[in-house]
Amino acid sequence: MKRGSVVCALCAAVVVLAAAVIAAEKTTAKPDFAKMDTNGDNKVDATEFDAYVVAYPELGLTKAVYDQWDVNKDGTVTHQEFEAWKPIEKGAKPAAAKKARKKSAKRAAK
Ligand SMILES: [Ca+2]
Ligand SMILES: [Ca+2]
Repeated sequence: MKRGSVVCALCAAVVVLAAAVIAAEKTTAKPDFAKMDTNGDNKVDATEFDAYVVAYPELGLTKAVYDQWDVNKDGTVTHQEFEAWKPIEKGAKPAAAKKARKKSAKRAAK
């Protein structure tokens, strides 16, 4: 009986944890490049970024994030720059980020 309730408590803990993870994933909305690039030139400039920040305050985006995206510091964020940033943000290993960068460059070349 006692053992059963321990298992039950463990199950409840797992369920709560799973629910928390799902909730966290739902609330951690990710910036959407297509939504940011309102004029469709495949680049996000500061004006588009600012408008996106205002439209999606829950993302908590700041100018510092924009600066991170803008790898070559030309003042605009290309789709490749944005895609390259994403794996880094997720805590992936540099090799994975490099791979993603290569992949997105390949995609852009098409
Ligand atoms: Ca644009
Ligand atoms: Ca750039």
